[in-house]
Amino acid sequence: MQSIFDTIKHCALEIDRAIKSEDLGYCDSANASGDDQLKLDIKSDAIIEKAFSGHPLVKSLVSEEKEGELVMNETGKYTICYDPLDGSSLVDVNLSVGSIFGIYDGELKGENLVASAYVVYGPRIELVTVVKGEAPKHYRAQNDTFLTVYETLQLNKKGKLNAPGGTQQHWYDYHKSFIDKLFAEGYRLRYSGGMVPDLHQILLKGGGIFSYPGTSDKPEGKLRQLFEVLPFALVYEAAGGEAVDHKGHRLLELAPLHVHDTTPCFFGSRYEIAKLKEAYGV
Ligand code: P6P
Repeated sequence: MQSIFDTIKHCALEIDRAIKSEDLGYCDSANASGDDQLKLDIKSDAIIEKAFSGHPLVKSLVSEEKEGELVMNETGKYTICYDPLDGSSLVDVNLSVGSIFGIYDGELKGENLVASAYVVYGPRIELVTVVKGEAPKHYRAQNDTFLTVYETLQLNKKGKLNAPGGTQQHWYDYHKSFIDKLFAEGYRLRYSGGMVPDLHQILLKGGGIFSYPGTSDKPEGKLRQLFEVLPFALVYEAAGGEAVDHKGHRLLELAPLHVHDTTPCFFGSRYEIAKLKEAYGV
């Protein structure tokens, strides 16, 4: 898996250079989920596709920016599902964004996710990698070299941060009550609109909860299973936290019918996830 993580490090440095130098404008196209595409989305996607083409272990790629699966090497073992530049619309207001990678062995479903990684493009480039069954590892780039920050990352049983996603006017009453109760307990609001820095912050600051629920206008939520939700679920569970859907099921038990399927998702410390299950009656 290290050669795949090393390729991700190469992509991260190239994408960071693109963020800092390329045109921030929109293309006249939309991705498979109907999101407007920035030139940076297309550029980041091309960087990753080029970097993995010819990699002996990689059979195919699935990108948030493209409809289907790109098969590159029939003898390869893994399929990499990725969001090349998540939250890219935040670049033009100078907020942190990220890339997310899920490495699957076989059918594209949670139980076949064997590793994941994400990159945060902020004041510094940071990388977190995890192999199934191992603790997540945290790196920070200095002069194009990724140095280990923490050998392992661990969430406290209870945290202090609350990152409530989704359009509040479309929240279900029981979800609003759950969020309000956390704030009444003194949780601090930490939500930027970028899932990568928002989840990274909770992981590094000891815990709390990130939620992107189903809503009356989007009952299946917004975040995509294969290349946004499941990779973070592997990281959070490996860090001693939990990652569940609105039924209280582990996100890593999901098996999407389509590569762009979404799901309501909740990532956090054990205390907050227990409170969520209570609020949802699951
Ligand atoms: P909202 C960014 O577009 C994204 O996919 C995630 O990074 C983020 O958590 C979410 O959407 C934000 O969505 O509805 O709160 O703007």
